[in-house]
Formats: sequence, C-alpha cells, structure tokens
Amino acid sequence: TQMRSIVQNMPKAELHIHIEGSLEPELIFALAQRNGVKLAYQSVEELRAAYAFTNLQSFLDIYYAGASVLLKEQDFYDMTMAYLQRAKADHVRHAEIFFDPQTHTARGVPMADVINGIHRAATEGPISAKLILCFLRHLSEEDALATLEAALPFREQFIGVGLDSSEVGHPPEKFARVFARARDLGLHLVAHAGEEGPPAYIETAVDLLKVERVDHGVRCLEDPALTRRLAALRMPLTVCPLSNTKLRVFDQMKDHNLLDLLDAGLVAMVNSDDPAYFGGYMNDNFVAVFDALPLGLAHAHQLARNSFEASFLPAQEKQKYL
Ligand code: ES4
Ligand code: ZN
Repeated sequence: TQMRSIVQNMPKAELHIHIEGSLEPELIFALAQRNGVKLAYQSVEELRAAYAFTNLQSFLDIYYAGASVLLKEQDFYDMTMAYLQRAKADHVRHAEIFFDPQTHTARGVPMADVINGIHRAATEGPISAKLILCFLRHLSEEDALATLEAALPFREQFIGVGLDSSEVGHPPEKFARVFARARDLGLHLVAHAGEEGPPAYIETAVDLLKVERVDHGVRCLEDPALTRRLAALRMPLTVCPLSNTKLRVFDQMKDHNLLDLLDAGLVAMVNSDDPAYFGGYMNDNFVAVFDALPLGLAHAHQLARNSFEASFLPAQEKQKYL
C-alpha cells in the first residue's frame, strides 16, 4: 500500500539495536565453522526452529548461545558490517548500536577485539553509527564496574552506556554506582526499563541512574503520573514492536500500545532490538505496526522525527533531519 512505501522510504534513525541480535543463523553457522565452535544445532533450519520464545529469558538463553561463535576481531567487524548494510536498505541514516562486552570477555575474548571490530565497521560502514556499551544486569555491579574500567582504553570508541538482559529482579538501582561513574566520564546514559519490569523501574532509571532515554518503557502507561512526567521531560522511549510481540509483552500487534504512547505525547519511536531473532529489521517493524494499528502519515512523520530528536547526534547534525 501507499502508507507502506512511505514508512519504508522515509529517513530514520535506529536507537535500539543489540548488535549480537543482528547475527543471522547463516552467519552463526559460517562463524562456527570458521572458528571451530561446536553448536548445539545441526543446521540453520534447526536453529531457526528454536526461535519460539515465551518471554525475555527464553530468548536470552538462545541469544547468548548464538553469540558464542564470536571470537575474533574480524567476526565482530563482519557482524556489524552486515547489520549496517541491511539498515541502509531500510533507509536508516544513523544507528546507535548496543553491544554486550561481558558476553564475550567472559569467554576469554579480549575487550580490544570486541570494541575494535565493531568500531571499525561503524567507521567504514555505509551509514552513520555510534556505539553504546551495555552492562548485563543479571551480573553484579562489581562486574559492570570492572567492565567499564576495562573499556576505558577505548573510551573514544563509544558514546554511552546502557543496561540490558534479564530485567525482573535486577532493578536499575543495582547499578547506581557504575552509572554515576559513566556520567563522570561524560558518557551518555540509557537503560532498558519497563519491558517486562514494572513502571517503578522506569522511575528509578530516570531518577537514580539519570538516563537520557528509556529502552522499551512501554509499561509506563500503567502509571498515569509517570506517563505525564515522561512526556513533560520529553524522555524518549525506544520502542521495539516485533520484539514485544515475540516476547509476549503484547499478545498480538493489534494489542501494542505504540499509538497510545504517541497520543500521550511521549517521544516514542520504532526500533528492531534483535532483528535476526524477532522476525525483522527496521522496515519490517514499521510495516507490522502500520498494518496492525490505525496509524497515519502524521504518525509516520512523528516516529521518524522522534528517532532523530532522541538520537545523540550533535545538535548541528540533528537539525538537518528535524
Ligand atoms: C534484549 Cl529484548 C532485550 N531485552 C533485554 N536485554 C536484551 N538483550 C538483547 N535483547
Ligand atoms: Zn533491547
């Protein structure tokens, strides 16, 4: 349809993409072969068949297994370059890319290889791209602090820190000290909150971690006072529609609250999260929400505009897109 080609062709920024979540099964098998890593699956088809998730944890288990094939700097480069080329095809002009160093350093991969590989692709790639280092919230704050210190020789290669992995039982306040340290270092701050966790986690991410964006944040609507406050702050919410339906945050796309978020005046936009696992890249997410919800041209433009407003692009760069 006409709406479909408009949302596909419009310039957009992607602010919520886990680079390890862009590893397609074909690349997982190719890297496993290249590195002599043994997988628990016999074929691409068998691996894809295991992508039947019931919640966040059931996904994370498979996502960490997939990432086990990443051993060399070139592996991180190849994964990132494949994502950037795919994003360009969806008219993504700028991407702020999450990576999970602890997933790799825990397997003995040097921090240098993780960051240099991703960063080299980000500088050589076909679109603008910046990196955000994420801490795994199921691990301790001490582990996060040690990870930040280990990344400091590469301080100029990432622009911010984030918080991801298993949300419930690991509230933002568990990471107050490491976020304070990142803030002192002049890093941008974001955190996943209100995906599976309650609205109270969004509140502590904002008030205690002092995040500049909330990743997901869709459960904010359960708390009307919080919703009004996030709107007044123009606190961006990096919403991921296909992720939310695959992980059963919403049963079906027609149940997704994206339109309610926009109607509440929130700075929400569309992102892919883990495109290789959730059934699609940016435009697949746009098409899915526009097919399921009563969204029109004004919403399309608002979502694209919000993606650039919420980005960490320098003011002068940002202006060009607003
Ligand atoms: C993630 Cl969807 C999601 N939520 C939390 N952590 C993650 N890491 C990768 N994808
Ligand atoms: Zn995410």
